[in-house]
Amino acid sequence: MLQIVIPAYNEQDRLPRTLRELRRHVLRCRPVTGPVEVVVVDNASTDATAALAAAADSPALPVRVVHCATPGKGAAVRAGIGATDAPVVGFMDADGATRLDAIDEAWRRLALGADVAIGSRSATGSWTEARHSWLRAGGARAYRHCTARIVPGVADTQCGFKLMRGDLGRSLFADLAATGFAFDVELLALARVRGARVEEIPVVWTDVPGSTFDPLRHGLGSFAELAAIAWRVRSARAVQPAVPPILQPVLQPAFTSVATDYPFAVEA
Ligand SMILES: Nc1nc2c(ncn2[C@@H]2O[C@H](COP(=O)(O)OP(=O)(O)OP(=O)(O)O)[C@@H](O)[C@H]2O)c(=O)[nH]1
Ligand SMILES: [Mg+2]
Repeated sequence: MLQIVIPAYNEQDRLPRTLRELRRHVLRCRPVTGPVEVVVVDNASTDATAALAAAADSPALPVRVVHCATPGKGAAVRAGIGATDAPVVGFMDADGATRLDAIDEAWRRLALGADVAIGSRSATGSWTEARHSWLRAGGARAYRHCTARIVPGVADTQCGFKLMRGDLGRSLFADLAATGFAFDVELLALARVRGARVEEIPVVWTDVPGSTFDPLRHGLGSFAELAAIAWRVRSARAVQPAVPPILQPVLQPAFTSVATDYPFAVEA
């Protein structure tokens, strides 16, 4: 089973279409992934986000709404992952910016042995259609410069789409302190500290108007959060200097039952 967390703050205009598209996609990919459930995490939206998410619940794509008392995207995803119990979990944005075939590719990478598969607009084969302002683009460049020092080798920490082994995800998120937009960096850095195999996958990414990220309001906070993350990661490395790779296989019966689609599937 796959459980996907969608953090949603005042997303009444973007979330319903994303859930409809996800339901359509899940009907196609379910033979491989097994059942898929969505956990929408709302914190204090002032619009109809929670009601619309609940209304999208269907047998084809169950949707559960979880409320989170702490504001921020990181806090919301943490609460959502904490409410999962599936062998594979992940998260994606309510705007549906990442094309959904990323689910199939991420699933394939996990089956091949990755512990975490992340959408990357910098990976070869990605296609990005963005309409960000010069301020946002400049800030993103500076931000990438900083993240490269915290998570070396990961070119795009901020794409909103990530899948991972459920047990690993729940354990990483339990230790996450970042509550804002920078939480992905802490997640990936902690995953590395624990010896997890993190792989970037190409995505088709389209900017969807209505972003909740305001460069002026959230930009400085994100850089401050990065500094705090760098400090925490340094401490985590100090107490856990050399962890052997996590070897527990992710393969579930669903993988073994589709051996023709996935020739690499092995007995779980
Ligand atoms: N629950 C919750 N979700 C949030 C909060 N802030 C952002 N989100 C969600 O986080 C996801 C990403 O936000 P976006 O507004 O798309 O921002 P972004 O993807 O970082 O930036 P863009 O590239 O401009 O889209 C969306 O699903 C938002 O609804 C929050 O405080 N609480
Ligand atoms: Mg977005």
